[in-house]
Amino acid sequence: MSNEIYFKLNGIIYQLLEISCVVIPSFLVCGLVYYSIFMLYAIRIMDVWGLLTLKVVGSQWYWHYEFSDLNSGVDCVITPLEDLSRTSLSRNFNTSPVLSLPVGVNIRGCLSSRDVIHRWSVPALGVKLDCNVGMLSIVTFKIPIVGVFVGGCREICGVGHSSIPIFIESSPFFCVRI
Ligand SMILES: [Cu+2]
Repeated sequence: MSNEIYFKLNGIIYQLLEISCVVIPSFLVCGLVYYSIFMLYAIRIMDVWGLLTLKVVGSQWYWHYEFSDLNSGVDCVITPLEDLSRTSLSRNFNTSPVLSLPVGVNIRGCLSSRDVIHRWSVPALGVKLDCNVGMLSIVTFKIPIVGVFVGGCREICGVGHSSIPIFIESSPFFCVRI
C-alpha cells in the first residue's frame, strides 16, 4: 500500500470515528431529553388524577385543611400536653381536631401558606413540600395502610415552628372525618 492511500484511508477512518463520536451521543442526549420532558408531563397528568383534593394552608402556628370537593375546612392546632391522657410518642404530634383521610385513594394535596414559608412534611407518606405565600405546590399521594401518620413543618418559620405538628389518621372507608 502506497503512503498516499494509507493516509487517505486513515483520514476516512478518523473522520468516521469523529462523526460517530458526535452523532451517537447526540442521539442519546436527545432520547434522554424526550424521556425527561415526557415524564415531566406525565407527573403533571398524575397530579390531575387526584381523586380527593386536600388544600393545606400553613399558618403561624397551625395547619388549615380544606376539602374543596366537600366544601369544608378546619384548623388543626397542637393539643396541649395537659389535655392528653397519655402519649406513646416522644414528641407531641397530637392535633385537635385530627385530620382523617381515606386509605388507597389518590389524594391531591394543594399546598400554600398564609404568612411565611412552611414545609408540610409527612415522611411515611413520602411527602415534603414547601408552602409559599401566593403559590400553589401540588403533590399526589396515597395512604397505603390504616394507621396514624405524623409529621410536621420542616422549614424554620418562627418561634412556634415546633408546635405545628401533622397528625393524620387513615380510615379504611371512603370517609373524611375532620
Ligand atoms: Cu416551620
